Amino acid sequence: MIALLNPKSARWKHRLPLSILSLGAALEGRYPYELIDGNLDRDVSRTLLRTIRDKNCEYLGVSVMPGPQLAEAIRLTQEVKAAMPRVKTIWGGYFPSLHTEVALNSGFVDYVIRGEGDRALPELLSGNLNAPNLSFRDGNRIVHNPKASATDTNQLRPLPYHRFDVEKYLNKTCLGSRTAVYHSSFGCPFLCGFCAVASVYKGKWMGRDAHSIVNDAIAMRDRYRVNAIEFVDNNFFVSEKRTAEVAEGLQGKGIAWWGEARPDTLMHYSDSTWRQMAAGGCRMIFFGVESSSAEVLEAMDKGGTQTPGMVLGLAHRMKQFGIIPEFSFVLGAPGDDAGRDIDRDIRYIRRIKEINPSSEIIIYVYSPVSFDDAPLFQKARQFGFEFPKRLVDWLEPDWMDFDLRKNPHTPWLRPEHIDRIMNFERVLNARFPTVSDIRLRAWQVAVLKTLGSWRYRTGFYRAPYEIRFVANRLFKYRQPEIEGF
Ligand code: B12
Repeated sequence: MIALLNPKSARWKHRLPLSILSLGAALEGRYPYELIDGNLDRDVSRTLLRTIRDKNCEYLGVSVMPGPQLAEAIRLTQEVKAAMPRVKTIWGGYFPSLHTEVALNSGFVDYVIRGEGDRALPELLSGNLNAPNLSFRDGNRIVHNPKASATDTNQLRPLPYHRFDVEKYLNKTCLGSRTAVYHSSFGCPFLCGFCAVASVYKGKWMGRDAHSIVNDAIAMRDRYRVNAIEFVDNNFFVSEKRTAEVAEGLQGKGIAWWGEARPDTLMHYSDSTWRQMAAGGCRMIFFGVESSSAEVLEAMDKGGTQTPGMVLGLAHRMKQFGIIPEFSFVLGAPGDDAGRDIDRDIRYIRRIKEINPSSEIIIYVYSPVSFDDAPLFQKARQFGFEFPKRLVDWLEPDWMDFDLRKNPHTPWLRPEHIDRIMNFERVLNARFPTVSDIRLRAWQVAVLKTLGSWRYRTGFYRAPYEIRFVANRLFKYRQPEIEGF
């Protein structure tokens, strides 16, 4: 028996934990398992220890994203190891896929599965130490088994939804009153140097066929009265044909949807696909824009055909089709003049807002991702950047902030650079409160706008304490980049 744990990762809007749910699908009928979701369990330590003891679990599998989930994963894995040292611990997900050796050197993680676990986990549990994607300690050395070829997403087994009370995971969002999540592809065909997905999937992308996505979506609607779906794929829109077929299949089905994309991919879509997307329920798309500078995009290995001008065209085009763009930026990449780059990005964001005021803007501060092949990561290293050597060091408050891409350990960024980014973000969010925080009342939106307006108009972003006080303390403003919308 294995207990599969999704440590707490969000304070609200809990989504179905697809990582452990898809591992459950791979094990269903083959190997006994229990799923535990720390997002909903108020006393997860107790549930975990009791489950492992009562069900006599030999293994604990933990899904680990960086950030607060990592802190929980460390705490809970240590607790289990201390109470029951015989239990073998397996970590999977993005953090251990990128920091495999640090995890295995911790003394409390026995196995790491890098990338997809659907094939590797059943093999490991059947005792096969040659399982693909598996890493483990063998005496003093660490063994990294080769990666399996990309997962054929069409061969994946149905998710065992019956293992959860799905009702608890259907959220009210700006898309609909009963929003579910769905994952239809692994990886991404691009190799952006700041991106964990590129580092883990090395430019591979494998997507489920449109008809099975549509069938699954309709089944969720019929079974759980789902009326909105977030396609949480890293890059949902890779294939125009697939997108058009999904949109056609969902037309008139009462399901609004959202997904993540690259600006150039969607700029190359035809008008007829865009019309089909709008008619088929697509309401909002998240784009990785990253920067306003062609040189920075090149330094980031963004690839493709994206240019700064293209994104302005995209903002305009989406206005015509009535689909809201969420434009995400990575400010503060290593360069010779970080201050100049940040100011240029700020001007560019303002320009986007002029063209399409409904554009949502999401700002991250560049935090290096472990990606040895990427020149951007090499450059960060030249500036003296280093990841923590010990797993527990990730619990330091500074490294937690790093994970949330808010205050990184990045030597090329001085405190005034970070302040400039944060202050601008605060003023921008006040002037244009996000539509994704549906709890904000009309009067709260009006107060925020009033506070943000004069500062935004005059470009005076410095020390916006009054906004911070009102937004954080009084309204508990949610930042979509940390908790999702
Ligand atoms: C939904 C989501 C969230 C949700 C949480 C979801 C949840 N259920 O708890 C929210 C919004 C809270 C969130 C927040 C953050 N997220 Co997030 N999130 C995602 C997203 C969009 C989908 C995750 C998912 O369901 N995937 C579908 C499943 C099937 O895939 P999977 O999780 O990769 O699981 C497979 C393998 O990884 C592996 N596996 C996973 N776990 C395990 C465990 C074991 C034991 C084994 C054997 C295998 C295994 O097997 C699975 C099946 O093949 C991913 C992007 C993506 N498409 O994956 C980003 C992603 C994981 N998030 C990411 C990040 C960085 C964050 C944040 C830390 C920061 C931020 N600013 O975004 C925050 C903070 C999190 C926290 N509080 O700790 C990054 C991680 C990359 C990295 N740098 O390491 C991703 C990849 C987004 C990205 N492209 O950058 N996130």
